[in-house]
Order: sequence, then C-alpha cells, then structure tokens
Amino acid sequence: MSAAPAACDFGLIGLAVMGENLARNIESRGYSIAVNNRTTHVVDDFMKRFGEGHKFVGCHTLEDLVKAVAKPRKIMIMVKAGKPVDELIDHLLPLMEPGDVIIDGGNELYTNSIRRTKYVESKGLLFIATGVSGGEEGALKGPSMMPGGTPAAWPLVKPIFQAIAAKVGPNNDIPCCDWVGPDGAGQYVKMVHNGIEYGDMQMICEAYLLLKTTLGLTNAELYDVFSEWNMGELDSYLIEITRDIFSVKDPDTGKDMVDLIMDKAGAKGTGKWMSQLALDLGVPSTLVTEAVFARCLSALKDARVRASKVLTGPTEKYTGDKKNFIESVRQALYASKICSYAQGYVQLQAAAKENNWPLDFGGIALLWRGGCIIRARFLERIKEAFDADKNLENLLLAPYFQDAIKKSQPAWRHVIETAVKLGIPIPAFMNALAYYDGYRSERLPANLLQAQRDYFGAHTYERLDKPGTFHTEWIQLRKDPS
Ligand code: NBP
Repeated sequence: MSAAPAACDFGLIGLAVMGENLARNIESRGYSIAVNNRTTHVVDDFMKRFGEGHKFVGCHTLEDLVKAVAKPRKIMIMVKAGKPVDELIDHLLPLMEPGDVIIDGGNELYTNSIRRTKYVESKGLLFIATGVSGGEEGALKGPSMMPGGTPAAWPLVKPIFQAIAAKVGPNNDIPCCDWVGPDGAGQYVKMVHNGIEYGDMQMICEAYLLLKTTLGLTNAELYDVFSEWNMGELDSYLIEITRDIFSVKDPDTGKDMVDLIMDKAGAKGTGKWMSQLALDLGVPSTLVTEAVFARCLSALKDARVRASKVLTGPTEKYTGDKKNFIESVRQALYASKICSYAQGYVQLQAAAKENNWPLDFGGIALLWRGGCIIRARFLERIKEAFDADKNLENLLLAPYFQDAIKKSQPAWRHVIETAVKLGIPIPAFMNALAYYDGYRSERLPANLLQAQRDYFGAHTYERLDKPGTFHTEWIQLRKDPS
C-alpha cells in the first residue's frame, strides 16, 4: 500500500472517529501525513474516501509508517487508551530513532503519561501526552489541545498543533493550544476539563428539571429560555447545544427527541478519575463527584421505577411567578457554575504543587475558550482573575466572581428552597451552595469532630488558644451518664 518516500510531515496511528478527523484536519492545513490503523481495511477505506488529491500516505504496517515520516519523526497515537498505547509504544521504539517524537492523543490517566514520558525519554526519544477536546467535530475543524510531556518536543510539534487547534480572539488567530507542562500535566488539565464538563452538564440538567417540574415548560419554551440564556453570561457551547436539543424531533415518530431518550447516563471515567484524585489530594472537588454520583443514580433506572411506587415526597405545586423563577434558575446555575470552576482550579493548583508543574492557570482558561466542550464566554473572566493575581487562592475570592455570587445569591437560595419544598433532586446546585457556605465559614463544626476522634481513638487535636497537640481523657472528665 505505501512504499512512500520519507517525506511526510507527520504520522498518525488509529483511524477511528478521532484519528480520522485529526488526520484530515492536519492535512487540510497543508501538511502531508502518513496514516495507519491496526485493522488494515480501515486504512484502505480512508484512502478511498479521502486519498485522492490529498497529501495522505496510507500505510498497512508500522514499519511503513515510520519510513514514510521525515526526521525528526512526529508520530501520534490515537487509539483506545490504556494497554493498546503501551503496546504501540513498544512496537514503535525499535523502529524510530533518538530525537523522534511519540505523541499520545488519547484520554489517559496522567500517571500513565508520567510513566510513558520517562520510558520513552530513557530510549532517547521525546514523548508528548496531549489532551484533545471537542469530540469528532472539534478534531476535524479545530480542537482545544493541552500538550504536556518532554519539553524539548514542544518546538517540534508546535507549528502543526497550533495550526490545527481552534482559534479565538478578535481576529480569530489565537490558537487554543499551548504547552501545559512536563510529563502528565497536559493529561491532568484535560481530566479537569472533563470533570468541569461533567459538572456543567449535570447543572444544566438540574436547571432543565426545575423548569420542567415547577413551571411545566414545554420543549419549545425551554428552547426560548436557553436561547436567551446563551446571549448572556452563560453563553457557552453546552447551553447552545442544549437549546438545539429542545428543537429536534424524532424522524420516526415526530415526537420531541429529548422526551424519548431513556433517563439513564453512563460515563467513560475521566470524571471518576478527577474525583478519586481530589480525594487523594484532600481537596473538596464536590461538584464533579456529585455529577458522577448523579449519573450512577440515574443508571439505577429499574430500582428508581420500583422506589417511585412506594416512596413518598411532597405533593405541593409551584405557585410563584413564572418569569421570576426562570431568572432565578439562571442565576442559580451561574453561581453553581462559578463554584464548580473554583473547585476545578483548586484541584489543578494542588496537583501542580504536588507534581512540581509550573502551570499557567490563566493560560489554561484560554486553551478552553474554543474547540472544546466547556468553551464559554465565562473563561475570559477566569483569565482576567489570574492575570490580576497569579497566586489567587480560589476563584471565589476574585472581585468579579465575588460580585457575581453576591448578586445571584438570593435567587440561588430561593431556587434551592423551592426544590427542597417540592422534592426536586438538584444535588449539584445544593452541593455548590454547601461548598460556598462552607468555604466562607470562619468556623466549621470540625472542632466537635476532632473531639470525637480523640475520644474514641486518641487521635489528638490542636487548640485555638495555644499551640501544640493535645489529648484529653474524655471518659474521666465527662459527666457521669448514670
Ligand atoms: P476508540 O477509543 O474507539 O479506539 C478505536 C481505535 O483504537 C481503532 O483505531 C482501533 O483499531 C484502535 N485499537 C484498539 Br481498540 N486496540 C488496539 C491495539 N491493541 N493496537 C492498535 N490499535 C488498537 O477511538 P476514538 O473514539 O477515536 O478515540 C481515540 C482516543 O481519543 C481515545 O483515547 C479516546 O478516549 C480519546 N478521545 C475521544 C474523544 C471522542 O469524542 N471520541 C474525544 C477526545 C478524546 P481497530 O480499527 O483495529 O479496532
């Protein structure tokens, strides 16, 4: 199939949905690209569909692929994450040469990227693990890209990566791709992006449930509400596609598509990773965790159907003003979203400290402005907040966000009170408010918790009035219960 001259600018392995689209994107920017896939007829199909008149070289073997790429070679792996990537790296290493670059573009646990960076570097080659966001369409037209790995590899791939990435800015020329940091930093940032995406999606679904349950809005009315929201501070890709979803009819039945879809959600794992890693770091990323649990609860469809027949709740109906409530839900969504991003950034800051990554937090917000699922107007405000104070402890403390929450707080609390009264489950909204109230509390009840731990396990405690570590003989000092 190939026997091509060693002239291609780039090589790509894995022609499933992401690889195919990325390859086409790279070629469309004027680069020649050699492509390969484990199942070789996929390469043939690809060449039949896109080969003619384009600078693709189809390769049936990894040997042919490596031969087809100019040195220093830049070869990207875009296959199912995990073991297949390790196997491919092991196949490629003896075929490639010191100075060549292996790039993994899959969704990978960052510790695997750290391990692979060390391994590939130990063989004299360079490694990049890059987050790629934007799904199928982003991969083709311009994804958001978050590369990390061997720093020396960045200048070699920068022109291609920045050419294919989404562009933003007044002249549409600022690429949503820049170097994130060493080894697994890019994958960590991509994971936090995905975790924030989980939170955003769950919160939008809660807004939908509130509007549908309390006000009985039709999908046509929901379309109008989301259209309006997308013109203001919530302006984002996820609000835009949610609006669009409300307009789609099922071609078979003519009914609204959204009403025909089973209310049972799955997950591929990046949200769970972020949540698990937050626990490891001891940072409260409660929104992503709640969003993962909300999907788990949704997946218990059969159990929920059974429980719905026996468990009771309030039967009251909402009687307030419709227009005001829609605006309150919008404000509650915005305030909750601010908390979710604040948590994501706190986790990134903790991970940067633990791994010695010199992350540019404002710059990361810019990488997400275009191409990716969480792209939003709001990200500009995050960039400004970190520009004003690069050591900002929590986004909630930035003047813009302080003010935004101050303005939306009464509405946020009203929406939650209403949901509690009517028995509507909005765990992410509630969780966000609990985080906000907890974070702004000078004193929490952990004094009592420490006393309990010391009582039953002599775990000791610190005191407010003097330094040191203390233990109390609680049983000797307690009031005699008899
Ligand atoms: P998939 O994750 O569905 O993987 C399919 C590809 O992996 C095929 O090319 C397949 O080859 C290849 N492959 C497998 Br499976 N096992 C292999 C092995 N042992 N050796 C070599 N190749 C193997 O593809 P995708 O949805 O395009 O995603 C690619 C990566 O990008 C994943 O890590 C994914 O998490 C990430 N990602 C996906 C999206 C998205 O929206 N889909 C977005 C962002 C990132 P075959 O044809 O021979 O089976």
